[in-house]
Amino acid sequence: MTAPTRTAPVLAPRSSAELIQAEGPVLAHNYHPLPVVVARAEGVWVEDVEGHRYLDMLAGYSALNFGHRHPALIEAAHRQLDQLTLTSRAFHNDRLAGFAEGLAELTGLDMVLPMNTGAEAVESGIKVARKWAYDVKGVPADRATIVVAGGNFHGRTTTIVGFSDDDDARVGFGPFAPGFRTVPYNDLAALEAALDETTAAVLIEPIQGEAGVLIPDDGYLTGVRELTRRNGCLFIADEIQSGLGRTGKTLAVEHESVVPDVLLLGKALGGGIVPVSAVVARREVLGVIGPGQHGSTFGGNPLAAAVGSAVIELLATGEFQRRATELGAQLRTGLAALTGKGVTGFRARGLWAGVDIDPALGTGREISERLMKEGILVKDTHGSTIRLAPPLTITAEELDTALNSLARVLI
Ligand code: IF1
Repeated sequence: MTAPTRTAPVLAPRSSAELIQAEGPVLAHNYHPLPVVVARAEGVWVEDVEGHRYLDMLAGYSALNFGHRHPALIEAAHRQLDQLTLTSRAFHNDRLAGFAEGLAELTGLDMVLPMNTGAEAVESGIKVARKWAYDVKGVPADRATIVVAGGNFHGRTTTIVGFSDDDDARVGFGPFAPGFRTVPYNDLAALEAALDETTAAVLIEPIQGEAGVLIPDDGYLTGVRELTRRNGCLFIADEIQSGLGRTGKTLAVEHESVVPDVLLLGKALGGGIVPVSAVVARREVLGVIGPGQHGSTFGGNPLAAAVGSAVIELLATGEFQRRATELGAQLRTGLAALTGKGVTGFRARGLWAGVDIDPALGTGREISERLMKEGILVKDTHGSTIRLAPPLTITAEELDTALNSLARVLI
């Protein structure tokens, strides 16, 4: 095949508009981004090609909990880049033990299976739960079932979208893997009815992110913990978005002092620098995986482990969890003041909120576009709900700026 001819030799740096235009024919249209082209960022501030500054209230869907380019994380990455970046797991590397020890210590669980993206952690968690069901629980081969919640979002692979009830995520990608049962979120009776001797695990988000930051009733997570213990199946908590300080705790399950059997982490674990995810679990669970039974080219690579260890050090101070709690109170107060003035309702925990906007004022997308003109970047979820999830390094003044801008676009 002859090399494709380049149509326009790139001479001068292209403007935002030119770059957006250039993406059209060559970049798959799996997103509908806001018309802003980010070129630089630091902390909570991003800057577009033309130098306009925006307050980032999305933080990479909670992958930037420590802000853009946190100095300690960039330093750890630079140091590792100058030493070793990848070995594959065919050999050991000198960063991985420390990362696994640090993550076990941070989460209070025993064992770590390092992966890269959130979806890979979810897929790995599903495989481990099934193998545990066959080897430990004694479920007959290929009969394991996993219970998931309606409104879930766990990633974009075909197994995962197969148990999604969001048509945009699911339709057109079948056929799908069997072995999943869906129950309404926040409904313990329905969950209990779905458990039987084939159940390997219950997989839920402690707070449902994409569904609009849905926070279950107090006691729900405790109930899931009790029902899974009584059934003899695993409680898998997907903390890929809710974890690592976002809700004011290291893990969202801590709000009910619940310890899951399996924890899925991602996003902020890589500090917004490299993809880092992990399955963290009790030894009895992850111990079912032997050599050659699971793997990943990049899982546990020294660069990821070095950045992940620096993230764990930041979280070990408790500073980010404290800030999310304190500034989260300011966020709630600000949203309460807007309720009835364009905000019809909101759900918030720590520095994470799903804000329902009066549809008469516009869709979530339209509100996001108006906020962008105010210098604030957010992302709508469904309908007229927008999600607020700034870096946990945001200051009280910056948070006020964002809330004042929201007030202005709601008039
Ligand atoms: C997109 C939002 C969506 C997640 C939870 C696993 C994953 C995610 C709880 C998979 C990823 C991302 C994916 C991204 C938008 C964003 C997202 F909720 F965060 F806003 F889509 F629902 N578990 N969430 O939230 O992790 O493989 O992406 O690393 O797909 O558009 P991933």
